[in-house]
Amino acid sequence: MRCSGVGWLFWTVVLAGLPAQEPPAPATPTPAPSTATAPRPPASDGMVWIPAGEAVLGSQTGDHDAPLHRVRLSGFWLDATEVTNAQFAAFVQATGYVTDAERVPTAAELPGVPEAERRAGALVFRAPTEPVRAEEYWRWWQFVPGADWRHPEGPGSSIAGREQHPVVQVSWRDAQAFCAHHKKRLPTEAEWEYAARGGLLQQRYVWGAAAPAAGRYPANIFQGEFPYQNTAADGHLGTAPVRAFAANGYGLFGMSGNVWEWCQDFYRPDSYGDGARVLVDPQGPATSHDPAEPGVAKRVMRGGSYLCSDSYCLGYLPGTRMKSTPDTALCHTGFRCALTAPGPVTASRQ
Ligand SMILES: [Ca+2]
Repeated sequence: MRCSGVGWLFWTVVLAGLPAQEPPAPATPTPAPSTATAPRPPASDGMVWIPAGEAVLGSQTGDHDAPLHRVRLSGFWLDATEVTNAQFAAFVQATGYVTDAERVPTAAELPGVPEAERRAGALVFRAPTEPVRAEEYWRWWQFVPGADWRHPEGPGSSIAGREQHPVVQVSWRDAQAFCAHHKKRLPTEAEWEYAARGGLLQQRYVWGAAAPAAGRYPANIFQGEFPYQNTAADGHLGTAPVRAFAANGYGLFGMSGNVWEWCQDFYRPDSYGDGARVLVDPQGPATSHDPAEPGVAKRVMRGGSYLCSDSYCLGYLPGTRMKSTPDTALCHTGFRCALTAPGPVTASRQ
């Protein structure tokens, strides 16, 4: 279903209501192995090797759909950054690809909607000018005809000067097409969270336990009174360049805040089971189910965005989940690619 609906927004609001609880006592951090000297296969330029391992993943804040659970993963490669506007432009230049937001939805995609009301476009955050109630998400999210990856805020906006910012207004299907063109794939949800934690297991943040504070902002999130007053104290009102903040323990940038990132998996609230067994290289459920919109298949998004803050949305915490339909494009959502390939050659193997 194209994004004329606002069901996904409901879950934005649900996320907003998550209490900011203290996490359990952190486990002893596992140091991330050095990747500084790791040779990279030709197909993985700009990627970081994530070593095989076992870890406890899930929400430290008690999210009902993300209980703590143990996973065991094989090693894989992951893009060091979110895919940039420059990279996506090169992909479009090479392939002529047209994104979902640039297409007029078909009658089948928007059943019951008159042709005159079916428009190409995407969802854009527009800050209200005065305080609004947190549940009134329609006051700051608008479907804007003409909004797409080249015009993230709609007609009149552009990505000029934002070449190194993450591409946004790309759907899950667009992300799939980009990764496939590069002979890569989207990361699974388990891979994404394991990589985001950078070896610091069961920590509240991807950088450890210290909360963001005035003068110390480890990620691009929202400061001020959401949604009407963004002080941009971290230096960024909207998206930031993909390497604007320090990398995590694996050398990955932007795994918290900036933009949500599409994952491969279907969304279900019970994806992780009861947490009693170790999930080995989990690929996610075979089907999707969102109790808020039964029958509407959704894919997982991770990592939060520049619109997250402890006062509204905890999506920038590594164990927190989001989801949307695979053809939805949003001004705060992008992606990065993963690759299954042999790992770096170590000295002992040479
Ligand atoms: Ca910011």
